[in-house]
Amino acid sequence: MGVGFVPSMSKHTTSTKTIVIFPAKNEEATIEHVIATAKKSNSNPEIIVVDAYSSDKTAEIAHATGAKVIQQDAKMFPAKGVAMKTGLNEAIDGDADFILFLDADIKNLTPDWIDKLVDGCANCDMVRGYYQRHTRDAAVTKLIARPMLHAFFPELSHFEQPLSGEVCARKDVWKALLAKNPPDGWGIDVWFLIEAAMSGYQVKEIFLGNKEHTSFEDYRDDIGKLSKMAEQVEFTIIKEAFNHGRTGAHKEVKI
Ligand SMILES: Nc1nc2c(ncn2[C@@H]2O[C@H](COP(=O)(O)OP(=O)(O)O)[C@@H](O)[C@H]2O)c(=O)[nH]1
Ligand SMILES: [Mg+2]
Repeated sequence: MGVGFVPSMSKHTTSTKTIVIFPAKNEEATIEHVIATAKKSNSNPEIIVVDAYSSDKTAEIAHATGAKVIQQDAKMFPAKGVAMKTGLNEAIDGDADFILFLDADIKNLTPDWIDKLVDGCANCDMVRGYYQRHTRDAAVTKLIARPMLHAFFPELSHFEQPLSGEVCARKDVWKALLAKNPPDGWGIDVWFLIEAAMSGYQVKEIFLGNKEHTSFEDYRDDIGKLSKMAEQVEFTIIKEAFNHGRTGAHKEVKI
């Protein structure tokens, strides 16, 4: 090796296996783009799409774009948690070193998102993406998740996006968290954050730039459509507060 030689890619490229999991429910508009983009990332990942019995062409397009398509374990909705657990079991069986979740509705995904999330795992246990979003986006994050974390798990209140769908960790970390029985619905993202931190794992957030995603178009004019998500996130944090002996924490909060 000559002086000044710089390896062109990270160590993940050669000796490690990365699997990207997309939970997807009726995402035919974006699924081809996100799969093709993920495939261009440095870690040359395998792609799993966990489909929610989509009524559009999501599964068919995903298959044609080179993803392994599996159906989530239960026909229940909302079930992002079910989908993530189904995907994790598949990726663990597939012996991935790094397992990365990405939302399937991202319109401006670029390969460097995957590179940043995977490379970040070299020096911590879980890497979570955060981003800039439209000021009216992320209502559940702003009005439920962050204020409740601040009250019950103040050590996590610096996380910008506790509901981020863009998360990477090593297989052993996911396996340990999966064994703790994650929830089935929208609470799973914040549950993984809380449980990872409470288990003593090093969790960090990295900035991915601007995020544009189609789901915002569904609720931008009526955030009432997010009420089920809000309820599931809220109850998840309450249950976690009980599980971790944080039930007195609210007494410290000035109202
Ligand atoms: N398999 C599966 N995927 C889901 C389900 N609910 C949401 N998703 C997917 O999870 C990701 C995040 O959902 P999204 O509606 O964009 O949530 P938001 O960005 O928080 O508004 C997207 O890829 C959805 O297609 C579900 O019940 N099952
Ligand atoms: Mg979305």
